[in-house]
Amino acid sequence: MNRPVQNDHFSSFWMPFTANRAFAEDPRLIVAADGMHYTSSDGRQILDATAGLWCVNAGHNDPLIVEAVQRQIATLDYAPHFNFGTPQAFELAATLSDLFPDGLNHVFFTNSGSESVDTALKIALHYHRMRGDAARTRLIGRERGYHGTGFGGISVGGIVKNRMHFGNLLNGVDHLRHTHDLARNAFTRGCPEHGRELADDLVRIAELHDPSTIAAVIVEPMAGSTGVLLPPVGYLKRLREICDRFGILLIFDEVITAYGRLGRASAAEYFDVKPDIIVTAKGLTNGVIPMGAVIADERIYAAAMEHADAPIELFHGYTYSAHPMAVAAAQATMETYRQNDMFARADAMAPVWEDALHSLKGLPHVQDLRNLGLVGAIELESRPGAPGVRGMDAMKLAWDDGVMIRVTGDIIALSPPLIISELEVESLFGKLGAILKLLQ
Ligand code: PXG
Repeated sequence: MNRPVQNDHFSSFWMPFTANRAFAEDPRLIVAADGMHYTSSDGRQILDATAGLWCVNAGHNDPLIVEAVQRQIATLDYAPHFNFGTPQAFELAATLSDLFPDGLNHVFFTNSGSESVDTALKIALHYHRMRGDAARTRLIGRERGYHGTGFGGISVGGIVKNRMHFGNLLNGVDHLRHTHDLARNAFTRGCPEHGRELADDLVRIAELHDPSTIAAVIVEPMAGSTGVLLPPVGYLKRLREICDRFGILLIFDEVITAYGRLGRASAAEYFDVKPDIIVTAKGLTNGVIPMGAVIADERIYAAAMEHADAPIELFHGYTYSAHPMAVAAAQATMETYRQNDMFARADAMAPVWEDALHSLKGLPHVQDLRNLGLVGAIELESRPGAPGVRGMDAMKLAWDDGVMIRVTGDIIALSPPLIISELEVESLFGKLGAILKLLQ
């Protein structure tokens, strides 16, 4: 592991969540994209089986979005939203209010998923304090949860490597048990049958700390980054019930599930469970311009307005909250989703996707296949003594064979743009099947 730092130009860019030294020795460079494909620097077409990083839901180079951004930059490049406004930002907020479940009507704009998570946690704490319930300061996350990389997000997050090097984090945080249970649920199609009772872990935690000290619970309705962990049937409803019983706010981190990934505008809609706050980013602008949006329930916004202790109701915001370029990209993204009926399209493709994924059962090293909407995971057995190596090898072989996949350890995660065709689904899983047979 102690390889020397490279003295080539690759070392100037400290790459995110990447084995920098290994990348410099074997780089994978992308120079263009269109529709379902990237173009690599050696001129190959690479099928995008990950929608970039779960964000390019409408596919690359969508003309509506490209034109909207081009128009916007030539009209209004930047304007502040502290004490000033742009009409388009209010219009976008109204569009998003319509998209999410009834009552979730107030939108706070950020620039990423991580900022959205921090914003949601702060709004939750602020809500209780403004209502005179200031003892509610604890935040509950979940083991194996991913909520970005801010200190708030890694505190409630449950991925050990993302936390262990960064000190004490936020205090007053606890974690629910994760729901991944291969022994009972391997090879399930859709949500697993077993594990609903794991939501009761919230009762244990609430009783341990005194429920009246807990501000909010944050979960990904479907965990993506940690390797695609699906909620057991009934789990989210039960979590909602327990939150209601104890007066705890429920936050859904929908950074990857919002905007069509499950064939609906949100996982809240898909699972018919209404959280108090929804955290989004990624697919909001199709990944074209960085942006996040936190959508809060009426009750929460009303409390901030009614109990404000100063003319400014919430001391929080970003220079680039509702940046005009991002707003233009987001509004055009919503329009392209609508015009092309992309969420319904994803919903219609989901059974084809499911069948193709599960056709890999029985291939070498495959210990689980799971799917929901246009999400798929292939969990591989780790090579003894070398966890993660098989996954990394799969990613490299796929790239050489013209497919971009994501790996988390030895789990392959798949989340293509919603415009993927049946032929592309077939070709993707054909190639992946061949790759699995090549893995050592
Ligand atoms: N919450 C969730 C649920 C996420 O998936 C974030 C917050 C943070 O978003 P930003 O925009 O700050 O990165 C994410 C990000 C992967 C992968 O490999 C997933 C993410 C990011 C990078 C890689 O699955 N999700």
